[in-house]
Amino acid sequence: RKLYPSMMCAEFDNLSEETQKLSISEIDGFHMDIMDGSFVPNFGISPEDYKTIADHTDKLLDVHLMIYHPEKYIKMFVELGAKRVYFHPEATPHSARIINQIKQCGAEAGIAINPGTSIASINELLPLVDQVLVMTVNPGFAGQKYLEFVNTKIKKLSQLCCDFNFEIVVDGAISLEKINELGAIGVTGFVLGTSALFGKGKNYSEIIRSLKEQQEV
Ligand code: S6P
Ligand code: MG
Repeated sequence: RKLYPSMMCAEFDNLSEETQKLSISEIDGFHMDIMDGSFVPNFGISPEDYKTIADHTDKLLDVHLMIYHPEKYIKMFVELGAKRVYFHPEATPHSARIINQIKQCGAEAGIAINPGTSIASINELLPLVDQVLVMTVNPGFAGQKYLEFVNTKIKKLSQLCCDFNFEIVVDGAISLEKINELGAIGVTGFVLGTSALFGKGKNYSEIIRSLKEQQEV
């Protein structure tokens, strides 16, 4: 099971130190939320902050584009170090073309889907992608409540992921309890924000280690 801290939740007054502290822990990569104030009602990490984080780690960086016209910014984030790009099919009429564009840039291509987006609407894309990032809160903000109704969709996706060879990653209100519950039904990646990692007043390495150790296999 892979753990990805959501850097939108980090302390921004010392981002390079935050990055270094997380980088020495057993995380599997950094999750970077990019927002446009339009597809979602908020603004996320800036390209400058993205660069600061990229300059202070060798771990995998992803980019979660919660923006309209994702095609305009794929190349830029790959050049800033993104090895995995998630975009929202709800934000574009050209998902298949965008998946191709991401792969041509040399990154893994993932789709991120809102809680209300059905599998039927992304069915044709499933053989094409490396990951499906299932939003378990409405995208835009940290610290929201987990939406239980999404579990039905996660279960259905986990029946399809072996046939098509994509990984399921979840994003939104992920706690230790959710890691165990969702890990048991086929989820392999977990984005960590305020629910499990940030603002706990504890050492990141300790929290990550205990999250890895407490996982029921
Ligand atoms: C939300 C964003 C997420 C959050 C993460 C925060 O729009 O895509 O990556 O940063 O969900 O985690 P938590 O535990 O505060 O909900
Ligand atoms: Mg995210």
